[in-house]
Amino acid sequence: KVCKRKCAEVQRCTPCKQPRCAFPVPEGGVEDGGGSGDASSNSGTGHCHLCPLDVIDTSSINRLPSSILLKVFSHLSVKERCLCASLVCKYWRDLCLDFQFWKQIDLSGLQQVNDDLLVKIASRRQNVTELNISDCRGVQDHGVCSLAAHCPGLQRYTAYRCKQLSDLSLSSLALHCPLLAKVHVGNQDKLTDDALKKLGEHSSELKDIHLGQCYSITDEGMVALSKGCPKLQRIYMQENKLVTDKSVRAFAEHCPELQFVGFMGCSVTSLGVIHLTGLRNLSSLDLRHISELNNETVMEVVRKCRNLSSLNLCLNWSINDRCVEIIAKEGRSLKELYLVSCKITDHALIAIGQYSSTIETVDAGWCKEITDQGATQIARSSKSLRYLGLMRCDKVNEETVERLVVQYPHIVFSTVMQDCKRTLERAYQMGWSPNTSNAS
Ligand SMILES: *[C@@H]1O[C@H](CO)[C@@H](O)[C@H](O)[C@H]1NC(C)=O
Ligand SMILES: *[C@@H]1O[C@H](CO)[C@@H](O)[C@H](O)[C@H]1NC(C)=O
Ligand SMILES: *[C@@H]1O[C@H](CO)[C@@H](O)[C@H](O)[C@H]1NC(C)=O
Ligand SMILES: *[C@@H]1O[C@H](CO)[C@@H](O)[C@H](O)[C@H]1NC(C)=O
Ligand SMILES: *[C@@H]1O[C@H](CO)[C@@H](O)[C@H](O)[C@H]1NC(C)=O
Ligand SMILES: *[C@@H]1O[C@H](CO)[C@@H](O)[C@H](O)[C@H]1NC(C)=O
Ligand SMILES: CC(=O)N[C@H]1CO[C@H](CO)[C@@H](O)[C@@H]1O
Repeated sequence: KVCKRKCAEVQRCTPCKQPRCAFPVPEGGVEDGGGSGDASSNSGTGHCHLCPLDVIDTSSINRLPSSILLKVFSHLSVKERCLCASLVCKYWRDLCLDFQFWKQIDLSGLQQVNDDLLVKIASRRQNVTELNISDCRGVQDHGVCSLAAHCPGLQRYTAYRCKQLSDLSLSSLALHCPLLAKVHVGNQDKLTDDALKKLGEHSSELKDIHLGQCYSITDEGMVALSKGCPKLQRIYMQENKLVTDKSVRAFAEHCPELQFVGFMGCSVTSLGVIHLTGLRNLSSLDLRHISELNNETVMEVVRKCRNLSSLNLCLNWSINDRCVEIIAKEGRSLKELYLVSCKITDHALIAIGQYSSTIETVDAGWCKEITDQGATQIARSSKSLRYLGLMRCDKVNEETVERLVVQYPHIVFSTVMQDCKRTLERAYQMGWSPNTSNAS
């Protein structure tokens, strides 16, 4: 409704004297935590440093239909809209208040966002569907709870590294937002099983969950979550040491739609992983650095999960050449295979080139036994390969890689040298030129 005003009625706009934000920002304005000092508002002068207000003549631009101005504003960040565009004239301020801009709110990294702001957003807009408060250290449970209570349509909640938030926030979201589909709360160590149980009780629409580095979480909360959220498609855990095979089994049994699964660094073993063979739609599996994984289990998962397209086995020494050979033969949908720091030699690469017609990405970085022969053969024999990671494969000569780059231009070869070169090339393309006058 704020956009009803016809452009024709807008004559001459006088810039606001005070820097006001469409949404009342806390004293001092919204400031980037990253420290780019020029972006903060300067309330003393009534000027915003983001744009020179004096030089904007809005009388002609305001003849554009409001829909077009809204489209233009949609390319601005929250900060640019709040601290810049909305200060230009009342008409622009109204446009900046338009509902569409406050449906999906990304406040991540804005240090001065606090509970007051969330409470104000909550009291004015009841249809927030997406909220990102990652790294907002000024937000407490109170603010999140208040927003949750007023925004029953919230679907996506992202709050990485908000260590100050507790179970209260997540429980409140579970209770008030029945449409909740995505919850990414990595690195919140105050979270416990209580919050997961609430999600299990109320959030049956949950599809995507990220709970990495929430160290207090245990199997008890995970099992409750899996039972109540049968529509889960993605689950990502990381370094949750109290999460064991019991959780993996529960998810495999209760969430048949799972497609993306990661338990990196959790206390998970082959005894849990084997249950994932029941997931027909599994497409991406991250088994990096789990506590114990044997080759038979990995091969069984590859055999049974016909839709598996990405498999990450980095950092495990039980993954050897024979295991990779079977993966290459059996993984009918496999496109990405990550083998960094596995116990493989040239034979593994040769087998991939020989038996797989689907694998596009192979990362064999830090596999110290790999030589020129493996790299050359996979490049020559594979029709599907597009990326070969050879970072720190010190037995592979850089001259060989140079030759392969020329011979097989459709494949990206990643070594320290090649990556540096690509970075330089990008820099040249973006207009950078080296200062050679003092080259040493
Ligand atoms: C929220 O959205 C619904 C439908 O999408 C709409 O009917 C309702 O008016 C909206 N409420 C507010 C406060 O904008
Ligand atoms: C915040 O989350 C939204 C989606 O929920 C995402 O589109 C956006 O990129 C995120 N911002 C950052 C900085 O991660
Ligand atoms: C697997 O995915 C297909 C297509 O996305 C879907 O129709 C099917 O129901 C899914 N199967 C399970 C067990 O979720
Ligand atoms: C693989 O995924 C497709 C959709 O992406 C689905 O239609 C098919 O049923 C899945 N395959 C199996 C074996 O479930
Ligand atoms: C799997 O690992 C075990 C123990 O390391 C080994 O005895 C066996 O031969 C391996 N199997 C394959 C297929 O590599
Ligand atoms: C190049 O580097 C030299 C020495 O560091 C410096 O004196 C000169 O101003 C630089 N030239 C340019 C164009 O940056
Ligand atoms: C991180 C890591 O190396 N994990 C395991 C890899 O596989 C061997 C053999 O099963 C285990 O002993 C490691 O703990």
